Amino acid sequence: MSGEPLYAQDTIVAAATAPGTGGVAIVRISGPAANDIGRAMLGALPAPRIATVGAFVDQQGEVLDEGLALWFPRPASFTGEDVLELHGHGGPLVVANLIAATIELGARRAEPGEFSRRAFLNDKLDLAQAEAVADLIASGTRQAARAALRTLSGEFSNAVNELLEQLIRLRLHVEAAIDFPEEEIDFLSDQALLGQIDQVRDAFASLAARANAGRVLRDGMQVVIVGRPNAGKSSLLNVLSGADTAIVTEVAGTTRDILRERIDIDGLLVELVDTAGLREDPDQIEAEGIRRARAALKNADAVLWVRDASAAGKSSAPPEPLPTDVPVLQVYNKMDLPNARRAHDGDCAVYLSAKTGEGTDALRTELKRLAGLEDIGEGSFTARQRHLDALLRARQNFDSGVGALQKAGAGEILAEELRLAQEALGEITGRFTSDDLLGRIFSEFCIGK
Ligand SMILES: Nc1nc2c(ncn2[C@@H]2O[C@H](COP(=O)(O)OP(=O)(O)OP(=O)(O)O)[C@@H](O)[C@H]2O)c(=O)[nH]1
Ligand SMILES: [Mg+2]
Repeated sequence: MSGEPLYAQDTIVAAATAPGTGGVAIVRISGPAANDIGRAMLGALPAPRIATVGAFVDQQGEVLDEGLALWFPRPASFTGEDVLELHGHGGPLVVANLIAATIELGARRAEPGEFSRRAFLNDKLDLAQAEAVADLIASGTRQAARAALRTLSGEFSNAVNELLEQLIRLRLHVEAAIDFPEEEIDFLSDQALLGQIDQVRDAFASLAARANAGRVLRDGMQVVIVGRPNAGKSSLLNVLSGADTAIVTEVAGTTRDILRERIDIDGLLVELVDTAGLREDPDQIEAEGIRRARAALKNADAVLWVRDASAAGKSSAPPEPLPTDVPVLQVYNKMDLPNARRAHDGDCAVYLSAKTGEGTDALRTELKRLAGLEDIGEGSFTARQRHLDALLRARQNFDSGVGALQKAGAGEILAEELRLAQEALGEITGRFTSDDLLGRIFSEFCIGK
């Protein structure tokens, strides 16, 4: 094996800045030919990492642009390869010309995410960090951006690696015991082992909670508002979003279509979904609205079940079977009315008035709590559904291994399940990752990233 990664035989080029016009556009070239391309287009390579002004010329000697050139010799570059950056004037034609000139000199157009993929393959970033580059760029709130930056700096990966180390220590302990069968093994009386198992279980729980909060920070939370007609669902959407998005009238059955509004609760991105009131005898249009409401419920991360606190003889049953796998928050509305009453069983309910806005702060706090983000800020990082899935698989392996130990004292099964758990966890940072998975992850990136 040579030290050269097999992957990087060719040299890639793309605009690193967004398409369109701007003050400056950056064309980035990465790979073994970057050196020759730099010499050809600039006359000579700039000193490493020093912005150097000059003319950019093509092979025919025509000046395409003038600007700054930056030279990052490997391995001290984003991709770990030789990287040349040309900072030219931000016009689409200028960029196209510069890219065409580099292609004449042996580069090829980069595929989506290919720069990040090379950075990953050259150990500049692990997979979770590479994904955080894309998440940082796409982040919709300041908190999400901060959290993505923390993932990028390796906080999430460190937490995953710590858990991996614990799993490996546990596995070594078990395997050492299996390998010396002359000593009677009684795993269940091995206090050190049981202590380690408890530690790993706790570490799984805490990492899962943080990763889940990180997923919500990244993707936001879909909160679907349901309830009977006239309960005040649309009024609630309006008061929370601070906009007059939804039509509000005293006619039951006003809302017929799904309405969506994005709000930012202290950095938690929430997509509120207002739906048609659920009732038994709808007209045709309303019936379609109710069908859409049910569909929206399927994608909900949380449900607000809005009820009219002033309605006499209200039934305590939901108008519709509500999802059982996501939190459902009961919201008693119209508390400003004199005949409004608190529920007997409504301990975990929120009381408010969509009309006056009173009580809506408590609802915002409750939404943050549901997202696991009451105190977002310090220590939060972004995570993706992919990471949660891998974490869940690892946890299931761990649990079934521990189960086998408890039921049958089966150390071999525990050792094998721990190995599988380790593999699943390793997918998060890319320690164990198939080419196929890599292809899928990086193809979602933009070109030039
Ligand atoms: N007093 C009072 N009236 C409210 C409050 N919230 C809503 N209303 C009134 O209740 C009526 C229905 O409000 P909407 O927001 O349209 O109710 P909805 O649940 O969206 O109704 P549909 O779309 O028909 O299902 C309107 O006349 C509102 O002005 C509240 O907190 N207090
Ligand atoms: Mg409505």
